[in-house]
Amino acid sequence: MMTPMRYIVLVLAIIISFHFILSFSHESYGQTINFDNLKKQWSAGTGSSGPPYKAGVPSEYIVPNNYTIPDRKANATFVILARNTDLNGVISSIKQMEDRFNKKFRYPYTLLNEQPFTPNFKARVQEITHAPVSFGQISPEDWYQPSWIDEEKATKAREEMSKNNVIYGGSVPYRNMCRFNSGFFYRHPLMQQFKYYWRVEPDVKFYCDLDYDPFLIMQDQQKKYAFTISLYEYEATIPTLWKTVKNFIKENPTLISPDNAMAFLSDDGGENYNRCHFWSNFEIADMDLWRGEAYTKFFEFLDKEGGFYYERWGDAPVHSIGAALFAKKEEIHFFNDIGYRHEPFQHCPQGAAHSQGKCWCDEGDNFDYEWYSCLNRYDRLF
Ligand SMILES: Nc1nc2c(ncn2[C@@H]2O[C@H](COP(=O)(O)OP(=O)(O)O)[C@@H](O)[C@H]2O)c(=O)[nH]1
Ligand SMILES: *[C@@H]1O[C@H](CO)[C@@H](O)[C@H](O)[C@H]1NC(C)=O
Ligand SMILES: *[C@@H]1O[C@H](CO)[C@@H](O)[C@H](O)[C@H]1NC(C)=O
Ligand SMILES: [Mg+2]
Repeated sequence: MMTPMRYIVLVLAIIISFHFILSFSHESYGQTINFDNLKKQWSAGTGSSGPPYKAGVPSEYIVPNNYTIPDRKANATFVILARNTDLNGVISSIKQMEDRFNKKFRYPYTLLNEQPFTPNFKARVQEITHAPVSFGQISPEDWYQPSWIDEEKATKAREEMSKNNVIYGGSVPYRNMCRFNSGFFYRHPLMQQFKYYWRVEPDVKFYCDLDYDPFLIMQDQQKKYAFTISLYEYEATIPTLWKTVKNFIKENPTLISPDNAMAFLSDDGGENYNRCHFWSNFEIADMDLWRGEAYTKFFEFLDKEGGFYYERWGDAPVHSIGAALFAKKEEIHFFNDIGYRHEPFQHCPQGAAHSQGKCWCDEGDNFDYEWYSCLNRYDRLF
């Protein structure tokens, strides 16, 4: 039995609950946040706007943004391949590179594109660095699908891959890019004058202050190739790559380095590819590795096979296989203290390295020993 008192309490409770629900759904906080409402409030003249803004800051507050650039530097450049539409991502990456490292070292930047960079692109990049910046155009022969590729076969392959949702499987420009990065960027006239490069992509993140020069580490410790993230390649993009690599090895046994890193690529002495590769959107490397006889012949061999277009061979597995076979394993370096993110993975230095670099990444978000990482294979080389 419900007493009248209990009945009243119940009804009140229901009314109060309804009031809450209604007040939430009716935006009791005020008007919706949209530009018109904000503009109305800004222009309503409510509240004090403070003293009027005066351009210019008294000179006693200005800290000179110059550093003593070290005398000893390596023969090196950053290299960024980009489209004009990548501008904001390029600016973001360079800004971080400057802040974390290069304002104290002033290594030059080399930007490459198969199209001419726009005046606005050049101006925006030059605005954010004191370092020299060069903008280069890629010659059509180095970029576009070569005439000897069977277009019908290539088209069929692309259609098949996009049907199977292979990432970039239907894209020709992506293939041009992978082939260019595999075999041409280090031959570009603007790159000839350098020995080392650090590859940077638009929209990447650099998390830690770098107070030493990684290029000098490469030079002084005779490193030829360096990475921060390694992982497995998609099988669908490289069905015949390893078969081609094995044919190359059979035909050119003397080009393979002693003490190489084959064990990073294969778990059965070279019979099968385990699909491990260094993620080439970050690379610091010695271009002599690519310019040397072994890799030059290797790239020619792969290119003739046509897999850049009939499949979707990426520059990451191609570089990685090249580095692992034509360099000594000791010449491949893991830059543990360079905190780095390219979506969707990041390397975040752990423990002392995290503090040392004042890194801003979450230590708990680190790809190094995730199931899809190949870093343990690299560790086991030594
Ligand atoms: N100039 C030019 N650069 C490209 C083109 N496609 C990709 N890139 C650049 O090549 C790099 C890799 O491309 P991205 O779209 O980041 O590929 P992902 O990292 O594999 O997803 C980036 O530096 C891009 O700016 C292209 O058609 N033209
Ligand atoms: C930095 O610039 C200021 C102002 O131009 C100059 O006085 C100073 O000597 C410079 N310092 C170095 C280390 O170059
Ligand atoms: C830098 O390296 C390139 C390529 O090896 C070479 O041609 C050039 O002379 C070097 N520059 C300097 C200053 O040593
Ligand atoms: Mg990318």
